[in-house]
Amino acid sequence: MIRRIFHIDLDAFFVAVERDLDPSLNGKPVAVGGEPGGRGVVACASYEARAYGLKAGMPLAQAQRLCPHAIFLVGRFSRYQEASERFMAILAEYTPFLEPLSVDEAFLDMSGFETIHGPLDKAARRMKDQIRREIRVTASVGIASSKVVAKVASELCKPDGLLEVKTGEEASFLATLPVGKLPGVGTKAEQKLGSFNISTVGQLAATSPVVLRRVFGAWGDLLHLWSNGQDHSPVSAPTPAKSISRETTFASDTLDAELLRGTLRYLGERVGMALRKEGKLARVVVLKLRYADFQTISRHHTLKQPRDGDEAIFETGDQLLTSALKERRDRVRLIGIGVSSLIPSSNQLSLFDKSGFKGDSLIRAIDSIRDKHGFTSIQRGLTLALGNHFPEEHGHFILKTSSLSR
Ligand code: DCP
Ligand code: CA
Repeated sequence: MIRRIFHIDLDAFFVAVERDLDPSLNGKPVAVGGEPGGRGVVACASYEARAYGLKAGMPLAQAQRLCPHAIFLVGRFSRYQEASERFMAILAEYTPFLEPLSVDEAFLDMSGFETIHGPLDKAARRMKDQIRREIRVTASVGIASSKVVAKVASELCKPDGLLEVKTGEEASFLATLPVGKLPGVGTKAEQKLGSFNISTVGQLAATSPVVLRRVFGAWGDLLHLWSNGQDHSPVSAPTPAKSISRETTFASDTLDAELLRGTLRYLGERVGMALRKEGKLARVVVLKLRYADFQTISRHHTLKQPRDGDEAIFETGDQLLTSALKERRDRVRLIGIGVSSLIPSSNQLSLFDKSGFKGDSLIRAIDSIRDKHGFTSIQRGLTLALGNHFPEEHGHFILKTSSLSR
């Protein structure tokens, strides 16, 4: 079957989210990545800022020299994460054959989906419209018979573009482009190819694969195929998480039982929600502690029955904490909790487990409220006191160590 692959990528993603939160940034040169004068680099530059040469990875000091009137923003990662999740959820409405590549980019295999969505270019337009309506970010879409060509196409039509490469026209589409447009061909490879007088993809396509293999090894074989518009790699769903954990460092080392247990409860609830989102049950609960002297220990406990509830995770973690502190009672620098040995949860299990049924629907209700209004919109006694220890923003506690581990 002739494949139809979409590559979709949000335009100037971090800046787009910031503009949604503060429309006065529209039309201005904006860079996300830290205060000017700081030592960081630009993570995302608006297209207006790019006109001055600003781009991702550039040191802030240089960025400020190039465009002194640009607006520099520190960035709010939890907001980008939230937008990213909503973006992926929209894509999943179109096809289950979805491969996220990064926070703002994914491949979709839409082969044969005309019967569901009608002409695919129209489906792509609807997808872009829906993203603009619901996340208020523009996206660019490339459509082609392979991942590589679709990705090149989406980049070429940015921003807010849509570019379809018809089947059979892949090689001619690529031929005039600089070799650097191919995925994975960076400055170094570009220079190397330049030394062989190869600067366009067409010239690369016409180069003997034997030569490419001698120069680039196995990567040369791929360059040969790709430059000729051939790429058979499948769109594959990411491998599911093997474990899920959350941890944080305290502002100062502590032995305060209320703080330790409250934090454990909060982190455990975050783990539980992620676990339920993945539709998994956990067999093993893991506790991690780092003491003030950096000694790091972990303790685990295997549950009698695989579970996905906050109570089971926290109570097990709490017991592990009590016994760990019995062995060594010292101030703690970092605490973390995780689950592993994950298995798919099935409705059947909860049907048989009548006792857990009520709690099950309650926790799902809590999950959906937290999804809408932020994690701290519903809190139990233990975590309420955490407001005195961690700053809170948009319904999340701001933890010291980012808690994005899977
Ligand atoms: N990012 C980052 N550091 C980098 C590159 C990217 O933190 N060196 C982040 C910020 C970007 C996001 O990842 O907004 C997506 O990266 P992209 O490469 O897709 O770039 P943009 O979305 O910013 O711009 P474009 O419109 O070119 O896709
Ligand atoms: Ca992007």
